[in-house]
This record gives sequence, structure tokens and C-alpha cells, in this order.
Amino acid sequence: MVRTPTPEDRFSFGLWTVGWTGRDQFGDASRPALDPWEYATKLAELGAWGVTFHDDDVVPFGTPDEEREAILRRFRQATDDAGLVIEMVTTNTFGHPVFKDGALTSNDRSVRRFALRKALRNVDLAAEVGANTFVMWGGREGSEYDGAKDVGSALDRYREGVDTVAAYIKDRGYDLRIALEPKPNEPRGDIFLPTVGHALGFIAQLEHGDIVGLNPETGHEQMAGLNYTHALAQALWSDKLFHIDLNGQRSIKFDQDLVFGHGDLLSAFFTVDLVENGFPNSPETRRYTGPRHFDYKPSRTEGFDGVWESARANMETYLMLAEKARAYRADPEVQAAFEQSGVFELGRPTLNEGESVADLLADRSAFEDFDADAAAEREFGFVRLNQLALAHLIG
Ligand code: ASC
Ligand code: MN
Ligand code: MN
Ligand code: MN
Repeated sequence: MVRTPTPEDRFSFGLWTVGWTGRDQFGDASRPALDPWEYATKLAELGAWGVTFHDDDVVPFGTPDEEREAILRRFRQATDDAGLVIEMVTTNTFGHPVFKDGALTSNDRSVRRFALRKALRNVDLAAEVGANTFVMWGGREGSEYDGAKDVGSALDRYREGVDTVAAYIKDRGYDLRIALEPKPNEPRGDIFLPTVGHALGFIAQLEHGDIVGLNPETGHEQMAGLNYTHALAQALWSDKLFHIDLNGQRSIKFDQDLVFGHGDLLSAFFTVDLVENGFPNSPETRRYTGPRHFDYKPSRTEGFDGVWESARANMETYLMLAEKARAYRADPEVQAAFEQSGVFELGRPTLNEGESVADLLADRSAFEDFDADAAAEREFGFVRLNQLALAHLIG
């Protein structure tokens, strides 16, 4: 059996994950809602290190200020008593009907101003509770009909909104970074910043992009048919992997938010291998050092036993995969297969040190005398390498 998680593992959960009551498009809640502090206590018991929340997960939308303060005090007392860290805070700019056409990109300017104020108030709260990451998931930023949205203006407004929040964080001197969370669709037909790649391109256009990075979610990339591990890798390579949302998704369909590993298991193995062991050619540098955060939903077929069982399952699966990934990397057979497959060779620059383009052009062995047919005969052995991974995973 796998060991029990400890705070050193830095597992964290969104309150909205275990707190999901099962209400969906077609059906009512299948579980009652507990108070926010009850989830926090139970997560700590299971071995979690941290919790995260949307403003509205703790304080219902529209709660008067005085009551808001009291609820927050009670919640913080519970997390403190349980020894839980509040590592990330995010803003619900999707639930209330006022956000039906988006928040920072709503066609209605008054809604955009309201959304910005909601986010800024939540930045203050995030800093106050000691969070280091402020996630912005623009779930309603998008459209169903192409003619309904001037995408150029929408991106201008999105940039204006994110830059305003980032500038405010800097101005206040908060130790906080923004992490944008891409998603291709649902609840909107098309959401802006649909993938990690789109979001990286957007961040490059920001004035305060230095404190803006990414929070990629497993299922969100997979809903677009993309490779989540590659998405993490490119964000990491760009120094933009600020936070991760781990869960499970089975192919291109609605956002399933399954337990981590309950979707594409082989992909989950390589995700953990990347997070735990880094890039094969630079294992010590370019590492993800943030929390192992789960953003999943306990299936609505489950009662509270199933809720806690599924929370436990996320951590157990992660720990099992981490163990397997460690053994995989340490296996001399795998290392030899990496060597044979050219995995280490890819770490070597294509040009020699100090070699100019003129030098390359003068190198007849690189082109004129290069035997492409002979080079084409090289076998890479990728299938065997993959089978070794599989043997470690299920062996
Ligand atoms: C978030 C986040 C999501 C969504 C979703 C809400 O903050 O990371 O993926 O909200 O979980 O149900
Ligand atoms: Mn999701
Ligand atoms: Mn998420
Ligand atoms: Mn989610």
C-alpha cells in the first residue's frame, strides 16, 4: 500500500471540489452542502497541506461586509486550527447571471468595472490570507456567436483587466503572482485563451506580464485534444508554470473533472514524471516547485463517503505514480533506452560552441557529404522505451 500523504507532499484542494454538491446541467444537487470550515478540517485529516477557494465558495455572493468579515474569520480559524495553508485564491466571475456575457470582456462596460472591483477586492483577501497565487479562470470570457463579440476589443479589454490587477498587486507590494487558467469551452461555446499556447501568447502582450503565468488544468488541455504534459512542459520552459490543476478527463467531451489518473493514466504518469523529476536533460533546473493542486469533482453518484474517498484517491494516485516515475528514471535499462533513443542527444546544441552560420554552411559533412539515406536507417527505439514506461506503470 502507498504511504499516507504528509504536508511535505504539498497536496492542496479547491474548496469547490469536495464542496461540489453535484448540481449539473440536467440535475439538481445530489449531496448537501457543508460549511466551508467542515471541508477544511476533513481535508487536513486526509493529509492535505493546503486549500484554495473562490471568494464565493467561502462568502456567498452579495453577503454584507460585516457578515463577510465574520465568515472569513471563522474560516481562517478553521484552516489555522487544522494547520492548512491557503496557497491560492481565485475569483468567481462566472456564477452570477451578471457575468453571463463575461466579466473582464463583457460587452457591458459596467459589468467589466464590477468584475474588476470584485477581482481587486479578492486580491486584497488573497494577500491577507497569505496566498502566493491568484488564479484567473475566465470561464465566461468568450462567446457562442462569432458576430456577437469583437475579438480584437475583447482581447484589449482582457489585457486591460489583467494588467490592472497585476499593477495593483505590484503597487500594494503583495507577494502574489497571477496564474491564468486556459479552457477551450464550457460554459461558453468558445472561451478566450482556450489553451496554454494561446495564454502564453497573451501574456507576452501584457505590460505586467512578469508576474503573470499559468495554471494549466489536465482536463482542459485534453478537452482540446492536446497533450497536458507538453502544455506543462512549455509553460515550464517559458518560466510560466506558476500553479497546476490536476484531474482526469477521458477524451474530447464535456469537462469531466475526474480524479487524477482516472482519465488518461499513461499521460498522468508522464505528468507526474515531469513534475517530480523535471526534464531529462535538465532535471535540477527548470523545475516546477509549486503545490500539487487538485481541481476535480467527486462524481454525483457518490455520497460523503465517496467525496472523501475520491479526495484520498487523488493523493494516493499521485503518490503511486511518483513512486513509479522515480523507479522509471532510476532504472539503468530506461537510462540506456534514453541514450539509444537520442533523448540525451537532444540536449546537445545543434551548432558547435561558437559556430557561426558561415561555419555551418562551410561544413560539407552537414549537407553535401551527408548521407541522408544512411541517417534514415537509424532506429530510435521509442516503442521499447514506451513499453519500459508501461512496464513500470503497471508492472
Ligand atoms: C476555477 C477553476 C476551474 C473552474 C471550475 C469551476 O477556478 O480552476 O477549473 O473554476 O472548477 O467549477
Ligand atoms: Mn475542469
Ligand atoms: Mn481548474
Ligand atoms: Mn475545474
